[in-house]
Amino acid sequence: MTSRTNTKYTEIQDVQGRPLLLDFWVSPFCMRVKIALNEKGLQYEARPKDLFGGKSELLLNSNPIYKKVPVFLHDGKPLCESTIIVSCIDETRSSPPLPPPCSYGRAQALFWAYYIDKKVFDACGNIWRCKGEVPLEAKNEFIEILKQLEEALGDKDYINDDTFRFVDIIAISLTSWFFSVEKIDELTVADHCPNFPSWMKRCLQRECVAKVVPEPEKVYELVLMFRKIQGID
Ligand code: GS8
Repeated sequence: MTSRTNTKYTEIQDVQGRPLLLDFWVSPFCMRVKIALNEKGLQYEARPKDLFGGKSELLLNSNPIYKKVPVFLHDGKPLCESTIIVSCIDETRSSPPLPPPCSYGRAQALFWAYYIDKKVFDACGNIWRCKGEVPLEAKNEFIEILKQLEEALGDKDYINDDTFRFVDIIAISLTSWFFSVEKIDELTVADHCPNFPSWMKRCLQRECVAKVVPEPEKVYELVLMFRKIQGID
């Protein structure tokens, strides 16, 4: 789709018939792809990428436009953008279906997926990247964004439905970054979004999620490292 057609791929072969994921363990976008693959019971090879010490030729050639992970390589063809990859994985294997069964439900799921993509990770970054005291606007923006999601969740078990589906996969990986935001800004997400903790627990109890989403403390360690590297602390 976004690959350069005149480039020779040497690393692109599927690994023993399995698709290859260019991965970064702490990336919520990569986590989504792994959760979807696990939920579908599909085998894959996750290849960790070093995003700081120089990007590999394979990554640059497979995602020349954004130069970001995740990239999912199957049959020698790269797919980019996590939400698109998750949708393609769903089409590859229909069971269990990730989007809701009716077209209105699917449209709603896409609405929330776009909302999450546009808002949540950047709002987290506006806090954990802050030097000194976090501005009240950044804090309020983060809370307001999550409150909308909390409203969409309501008292249902899962965001778009009563079953673990597409929007949960898109959202749950980002929650592993909330602890870092809470530490840096001394806020508690559950105070503002009381339905979140039980939804998170429900999702994290699923094997497909538990295998992938790192301990929030590990993410925080990395956040502190990023802050040092970027001269914030
Ligand atoms: C975002 C991927 C992304 O930001 C998606 O796949 O959904 N919209 C894309 N990937 C990050 C790692 S997670 O922060 C990345 O590859 N960053 C490297 C860089 O910015 O150079």
